Amino acid sequence: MNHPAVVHPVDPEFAAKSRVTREAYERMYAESVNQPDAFWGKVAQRLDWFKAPTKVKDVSYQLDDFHIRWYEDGELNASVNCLDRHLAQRGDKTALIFEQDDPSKPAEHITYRDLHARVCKLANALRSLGVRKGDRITIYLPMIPEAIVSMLACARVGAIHSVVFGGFAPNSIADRVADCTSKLIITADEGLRGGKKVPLKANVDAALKMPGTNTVETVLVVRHTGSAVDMQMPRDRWYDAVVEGQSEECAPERMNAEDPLFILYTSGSTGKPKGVLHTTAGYLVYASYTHEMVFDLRDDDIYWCTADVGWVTGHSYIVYGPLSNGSTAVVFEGVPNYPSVSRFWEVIDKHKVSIFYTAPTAIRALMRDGDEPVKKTSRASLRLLGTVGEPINPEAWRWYYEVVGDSRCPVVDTWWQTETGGILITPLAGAIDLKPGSATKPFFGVQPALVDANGQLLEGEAEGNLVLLDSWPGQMRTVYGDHQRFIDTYFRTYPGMYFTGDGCRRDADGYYWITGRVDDVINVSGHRIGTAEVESALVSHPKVAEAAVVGFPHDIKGQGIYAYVTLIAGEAATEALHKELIAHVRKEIGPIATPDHLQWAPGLPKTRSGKIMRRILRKIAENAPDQLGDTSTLADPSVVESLVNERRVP
Ligand code: 6R9
Repeated sequence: MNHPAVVHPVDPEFAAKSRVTREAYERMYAESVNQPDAFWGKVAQRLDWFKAPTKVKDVSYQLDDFHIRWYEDGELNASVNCLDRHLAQRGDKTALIFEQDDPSKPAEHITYRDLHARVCKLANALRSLGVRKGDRITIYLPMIPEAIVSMLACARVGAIHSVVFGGFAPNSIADRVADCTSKLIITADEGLRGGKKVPLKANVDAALKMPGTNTVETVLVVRHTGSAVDMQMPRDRWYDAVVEGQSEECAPERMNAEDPLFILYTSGSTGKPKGVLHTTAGYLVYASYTHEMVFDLRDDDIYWCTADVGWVTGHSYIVYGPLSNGSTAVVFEGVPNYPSVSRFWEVIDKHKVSIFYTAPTAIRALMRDGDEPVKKTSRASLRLLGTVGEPINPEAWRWYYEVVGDSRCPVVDTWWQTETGGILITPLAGAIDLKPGSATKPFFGVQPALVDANGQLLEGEAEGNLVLLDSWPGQMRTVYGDHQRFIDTYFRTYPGMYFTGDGCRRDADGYYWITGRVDDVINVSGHRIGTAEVESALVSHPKVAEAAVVGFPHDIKGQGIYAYVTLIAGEAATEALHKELIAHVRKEIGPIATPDHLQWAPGLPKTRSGKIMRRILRKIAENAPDQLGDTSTLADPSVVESLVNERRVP
């Protein structure tokens, strides 16, 4: 991954008005790592506290005394910070612009005052249904205002929300509900994406028939498309009916800084998805501060992040960051190519979007359709562009910069993770020269480092595994219900450091270039899929004996899913079964986990101790049979030859 050293120097005009200049970055970065208490103590003053914290940071990554605490004696409420405190100055300012899937339907402008009222009404309704501080609530909604209202209503009453992406299948919902023993689910009759309906309520019904889900007492159903759905009384209640008549005022719960705010499930390299837990103060300080600094936020910006609230990007940079900063955010229900591939750019013109934040996979897909669909729109309102979710290839970066941004808008390539709560490596557009394809430099307080396989720190220009040497306020605190898994996953590989799971190169200028996951996580269109999850879905089919899943480079998605399947003896490898297995994975996990290729494998390459050698399977999937490396430790080296010959050519 050695790219030509293209540099886009900081635009002096942008820098002149920006929040952080070159000099300020150096000075603030030094302070943030040398005096973290002073630095993060000051930053925390941006929030409204019931009780201001007297302590800032108390962290040890040492395994015999492991703890992560920020602002530990502070008390606050996240919804108050996102709503109440703006009412006096910005009550009539638009908080959310809701752009529907169908562009002929009117957009809805929701002011801070409206949003506050809606959140309070739902919060009161939740309390009337018996929801109390610490209860878990699952949110399975499309990208509609109620999704955001629901998250903030949970925060208001101190309930812990777990948002499950609307593309997940009943099995995945059930796993997530069971893992955190949810008491209540908020869903909708149906979702709507690109004109297609998604049967959300029916999926919840199916999930709640599965084992481990009987903690759910109530299902609130938002009437969205208006289609008829099965309502099972008294469990199922219409959202509008329970909210109606509730007061528009609701006393917020006093939360301790380290009380949980939400759980968000994400795929790891082994086992079932883990419930990443974020707490209230550190997360909110970090989401709010990074949102302001990285996007160089101004009061009159119209900010649009195209993510779904089912992912962490939606949590931090549609909900908690923008609303805690009192900004105006677009909430988009639809998809980039409906009704046409100009949709993004049309929405930008329609709402005069000034900051646009999307994923490389969307850029690559739209780039295929050429410049025309972009150029026929104005985009004059844009001033800053951002990307997130996966490495952006320099070609896509250039197209984004030159065609979408008319070579006028800096591009911030932001690297971070569900676990990190907010952006950790990113340019600040007024301070850091850009290099297409590089996330550039650490944000304040972030200390990245590279280590080799033995955990030796690498100096200067180097390539290795990306670790973080110290904590930042937005760091996750635990895996819900499994603290040991948290420690084992992130802090045991390289003692004393947080291991990100990513590979990375640092160039001679100290710029970071993320190269992708080094563990068994596949990044498909910016969504994390564990190979173990897809494998377990495949082997749950009665005709499958064994399966191995790897990622391979994919032009649009970044990485695709390649599955090797060994059938039970006597089963015929037919085209019909091939289709059936792919459909089976979609049904078990959801469409996002659909294998791109599925190859019959009479045998899998294994070591003599029975370990599948994925390195070899990856090379076969990549069509690089000349790079298989050492196969001498295999129990049966002839397996490899037959897999190479039978490879399913993409
Ligand atoms: C925010 C988010 C995290 C993984 C991460 C890395 C990849 C995210 C990236 C990037 C290169 C970027 N990733 N941003 N890789 N450049 N700017 O995406 O969270 O869904 O948890 O994924 O995504 O591999 O480890 P999450």
